[in-house]
Amino acid sequence: MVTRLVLVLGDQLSPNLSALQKADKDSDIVVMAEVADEASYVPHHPKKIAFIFAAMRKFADALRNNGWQVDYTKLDDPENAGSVTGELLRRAEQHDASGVIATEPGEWRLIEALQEMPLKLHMIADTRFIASHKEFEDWAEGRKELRMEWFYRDMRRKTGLLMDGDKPVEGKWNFDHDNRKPAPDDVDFNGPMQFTPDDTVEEVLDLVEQRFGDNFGTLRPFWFATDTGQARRQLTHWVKHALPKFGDFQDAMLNDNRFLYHSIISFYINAGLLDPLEVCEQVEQAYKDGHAPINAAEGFIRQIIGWREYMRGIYFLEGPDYTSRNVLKHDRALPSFFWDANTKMNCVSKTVAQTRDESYAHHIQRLMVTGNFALLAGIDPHEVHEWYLAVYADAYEWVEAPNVIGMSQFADGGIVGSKPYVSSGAYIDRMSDYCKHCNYKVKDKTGPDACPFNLLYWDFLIRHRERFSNNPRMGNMYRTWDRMDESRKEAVLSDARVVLKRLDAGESI
Ligand code: FAD
Ligand code: DLZ
Ligand code: SF4
Repeated sequence: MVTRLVLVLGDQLSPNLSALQKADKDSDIVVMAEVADEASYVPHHPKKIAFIFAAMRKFADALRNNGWQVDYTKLDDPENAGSVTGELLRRAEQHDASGVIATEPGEWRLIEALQEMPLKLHMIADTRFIASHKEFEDWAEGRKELRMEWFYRDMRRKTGLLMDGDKPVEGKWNFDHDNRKPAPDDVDFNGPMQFTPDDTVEEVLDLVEQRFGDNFGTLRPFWFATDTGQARRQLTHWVKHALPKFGDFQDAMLNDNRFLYHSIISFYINAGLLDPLEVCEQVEQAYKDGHAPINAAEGFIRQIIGWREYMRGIYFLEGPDYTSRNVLKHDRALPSFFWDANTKMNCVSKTVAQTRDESYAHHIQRLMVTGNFALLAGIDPHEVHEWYLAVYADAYEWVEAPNVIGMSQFADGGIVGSKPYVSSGAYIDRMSDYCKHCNYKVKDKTGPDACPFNLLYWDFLIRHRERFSNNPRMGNMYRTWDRMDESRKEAVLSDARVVLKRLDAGESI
């Protein structure tokens, strides 16, 4: 019998993975490997590495129980070749294998490495997504603008989620208008389910501590789900206790609450422990049962079948050079407070500290706090990209890069967003209570206590006036600037220059 190798990567932990479906349990051998290359191409957060290794080990056991032969290499195995391709070559020689079946990885880097490997490769589509590459390309073909909203409506039609025949339920495609409530005083949800590490997880935690203990990020306490059963329990817990308010407070941030009503399932979906469609069906059912209102169910389903699918479409449409785009020519170094949270800006300090502790921050923290700051301050988008890829446990390039390079840093020149996501401190003040606890004064527009977001906001707009002043969605901002008196304008720009100089000097602000 001819033996083929079946590659299962750390973010492909799904029983219905296309490579497994194509393979033959009786003759083919599954290859899984914890390798130094994958664990260090950026300095991943220790919780992210531990999550992936623990989930990989448990998935390998589940496959074996299901009758598969699995060759699993642990990171500290002396024979470990150190890379995915190295491990495939080693196993191919051991078994005299005829070739490799692989589901397409989520990063160009690894796709190219597999293609260059001197083994026969059968790379097949990753079918765990709703739209195939071809469907996205067809949708994008000939459009002047690739707006998510139009793509999302097609995904609603395709899945039938929240549809009433060919019409959206309750007559509207998008209920975002209802979803911008500022931070509530009280959050009656205690956050994600926390799982006590079992023996497998403990063994991984010791390994990660030893090998990656110096990376940015706190390893313990480790509370993530590491198998599908646990991930489903977290999903059900969230649907029951938090989904009804998810929509209302989706954009809110709180000084003393890290999770609000967010689902905390991106780690699990992206690694393959949860199926995106199954997740949406559970949410749709909660809506049908009268448990969750339409703005919550629609808002959530849009994130998954809309944004998540759209981001993947963009990554594969735009090609391997996407992560080096930099249309605004930003080149400032990433400030050290992205690594040590040591800044007087409370919103940034809190978001970085939470990222360090949990390997998680929710969407608005990523977009309107750290992302907004990096964009306003003109930080090199590639450095920003590498930071996001390293620090979040849900980060793989296919989803991280379009969010960072595109949505957050506008480095792709407006493919993902029609205008840059920039704001002064006023937005953060409206959506959170961070400013109440800050050393800076959000109401101060100039002077030593002025919120740096207020200063850098205008500096950014003026720096890029030529590019943005004709954007119809930004005209208001320029009109406000033009109405300001000259002495105020001068003070704003000169105070902004002081902030930027301090950043350039490596000082904290
Ligand atoms: P919820 O707020 O509960 O949302 C539900 C689900 O919707 C998420 O689990 C996720 O699967 C999906 N989703 C929501 N927004 C997006 C989006 N913009 N793109 C893709 N999926 C989305 N998400 C990642 O999965 N990986 C990343 O590396 C990543 N990097 C980001 C970087 C920046 C700068 C920004 C602005 C956003 C990024 N996101 C990323 C999107 C989003 O912030 C996370 O998906 C979300 O915070 C995960 O937390 P949650 O599961 O509690 O999400
Ligand atoms: C992120 C990650 C890490 C930290 N380690 C491994 C690993 O040791 N072995 C593995 O198969 N996958 C790992 N991954 C996930 C891969 O980096 C991911 O499959 C690619 O980036 C493609 O999305
Ligand atoms: Fe952030 Fe400015 Fe508010 Fe401070 S005042 S928390 S820096 S927005």
